Amino acid sequence: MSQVTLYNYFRSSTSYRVRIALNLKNIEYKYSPVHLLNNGGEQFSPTYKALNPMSEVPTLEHDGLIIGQSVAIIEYLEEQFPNPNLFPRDSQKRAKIRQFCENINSFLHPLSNLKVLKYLEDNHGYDQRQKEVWINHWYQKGLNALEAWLQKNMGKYSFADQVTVADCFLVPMVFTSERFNVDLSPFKNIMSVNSRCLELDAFKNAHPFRQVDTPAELRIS
Ligand SMILES: N[C@@H](CCC(=O)N[C@@H](CS)C(=O)NCC(=O)O)C(=O)O
Repeated sequence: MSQVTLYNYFRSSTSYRVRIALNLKNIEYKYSPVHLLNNGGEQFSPTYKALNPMSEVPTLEHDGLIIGQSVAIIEYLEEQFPNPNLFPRDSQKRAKIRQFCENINSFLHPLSNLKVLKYLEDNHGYDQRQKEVWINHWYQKGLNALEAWLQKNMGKYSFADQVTVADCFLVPMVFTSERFNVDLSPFKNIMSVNSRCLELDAFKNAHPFRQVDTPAELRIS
């Protein structure tokens, strides 16, 4: 297998999604850290921008391909490394799972993205507490929809009893919610799936606090 390199950042939830997928598929990869805060943000350096014109992590490099966007990356990994599958073969089941992932990817995630929060701080004077109120407001709406989806589709994991790509999106979304003190107490389905996933090595090893670029004060064993 030719080298897989993941340009990413320990705390980035979109990076976390891809690390989980790589681990579930047992793909060895080179971890290339891109610090989103140091030196004004390494994502804005000309070298990194040449890889990812959006100046975002993650970016995956494999076999001459350089690709951004966590959804595109995970779909590429699924096609190149199909075992184990993270998407069901049945197209209706696959559509349901993509719906779940898009609720997180298109709606929830951008509202808590670093550049959005920085804009609120720089242009509207938001402090940390105000940012958390903003995130909590939007997350409650999205989390309600995800909770209802799980009520119909979950088993041991997000979709029935097998780990799927839905779990790769759910766990990092819970991590971000906790980071910004979102009230997760109403979301029993989300939290029970999250706990079961976090028992698995693929999820444990992808955790933001266990990466090479995790600062010492955040590190867990
Ligand atoms: N839709 C993109 C979003 C990527 C994204 O938002 N990455 C964040 C970290 S989680 C980032 O690099 N932010 C840099 C910034 O806001 O300056 C994906 O799924 O890969």
